[in-house]
Amino acid sequence: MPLLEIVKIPVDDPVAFTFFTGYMAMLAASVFFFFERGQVDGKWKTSLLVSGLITGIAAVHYYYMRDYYAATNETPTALRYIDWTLTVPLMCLEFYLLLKPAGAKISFMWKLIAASVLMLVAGYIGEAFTDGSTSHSVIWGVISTVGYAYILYSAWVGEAKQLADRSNNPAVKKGIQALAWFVLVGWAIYPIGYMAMPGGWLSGLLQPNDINLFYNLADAINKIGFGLVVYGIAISDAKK
Ligand SMILES: *C/C=C(C)/C=C/C=C(C)/C=C/C1=C(C)CCCC1(C)C
Repeated sequence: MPLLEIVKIPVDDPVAFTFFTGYMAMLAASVFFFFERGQVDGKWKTSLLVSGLITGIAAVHYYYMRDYYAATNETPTALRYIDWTLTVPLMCLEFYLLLKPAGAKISFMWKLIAASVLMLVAGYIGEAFTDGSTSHSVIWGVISTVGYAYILYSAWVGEAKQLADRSNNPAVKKGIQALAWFVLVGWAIYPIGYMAMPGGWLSGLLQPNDINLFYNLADAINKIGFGLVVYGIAISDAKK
């Protein structure tokens, strides 16, 4: 076996391009968050560390997904979901860390994590064990959406929102509101990608490979964006 396998990037393959740029963006974001961690007030250091871990874990997965895709032209479903199973609960942890001073209990975090696990396990069954039928895709997509809806509800009206309202820190209030927008708009890109799979509701309109286009775009927006919101809270809080 050769030591270095050269992967080819076809010039007309946007999916391959987004795997490469996604990798680079995640890596650069991690370096940024880790270095900036030294500049912020002590109470924000853990949050910035978690931001860097989220993009760092994603960077490693993108490194492998990129090559997997380039070598096989197939969707790296297992790697994708391993990445998400680590990074989405870390995003739930971010919510908890930001809202802890406002009185968030550890059970608040576990509820979010449980909802995210339901969302991801159902999504994985839907994608990995598809028989190409619409019923399979829809059933697991709907179950997954229940988990997603819980997180959305918490961020906009439920526990997360109520804790943010109770916070006496305006930076945290604004920050949680920004994260709620990410969950509503940024996270909604994923189910659109999911529907591109064979049998999916949008499979007549989209190519099966488009799933990667949507997921790569959404990952960059959400993982780096989430981290930047947390960074923004830490910076604006320090100015006062
Ligand atoms: C860093 C990775 C993130 C923020 C991943 C988020 C993933 C989702 C919000 C996925 C949601 C899905 C549905 C709501 C239904 C269809 C199946 C999924 C898993 C794509």
